[in-house]
Amino acid sequence: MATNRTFTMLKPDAVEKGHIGAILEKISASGFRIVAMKLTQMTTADAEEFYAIHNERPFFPELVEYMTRGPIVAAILEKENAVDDFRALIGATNPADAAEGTIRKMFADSISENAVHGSDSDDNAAIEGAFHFSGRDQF
Ligand code: IDP
Repeated sequence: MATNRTFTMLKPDAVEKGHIGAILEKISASGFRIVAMKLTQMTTADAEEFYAIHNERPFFPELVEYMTRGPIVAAILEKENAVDDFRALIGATNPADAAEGTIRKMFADSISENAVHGSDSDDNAAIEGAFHFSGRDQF
């Protein structure tokens, strides 16, 4: 399904460190329009479902613990080529490998606590957006 939307979460580490404003500023300055947004907290069941693709990986328990330990900011973003452009903006999964100026390089400390999520395909953007928001929440 073609779309010009992607889905993001500012993860618990980014919220704990007070980086919500700075990260949203960077997202807006990079040309993304916020279509839906909320501060929320994932339950264990939420995180297990959202990251189900990783449930056989050794880091899965740590990932679920991390993603549920505090609030996140969930948002749907709109821009031409949104999925690929947002993945470029956030940088590599491991901040040590992320390019200068990317959100993970600027705000993340480790591969496990990497500040921000970005959908990796148009299909997943639609699935992940629908996981957190109803159609009525989106502008
Ligand atoms: P992505 O978030 O860049 O798409 P994925 O491979 O889909 O990366 O991994 C999902 C999340 O799982 C990562 O953002 C990170 O929080 C965590 N993660 C990925 N690989 C590792 C690892 O090797 N150790 C610990 N946590 C990891």
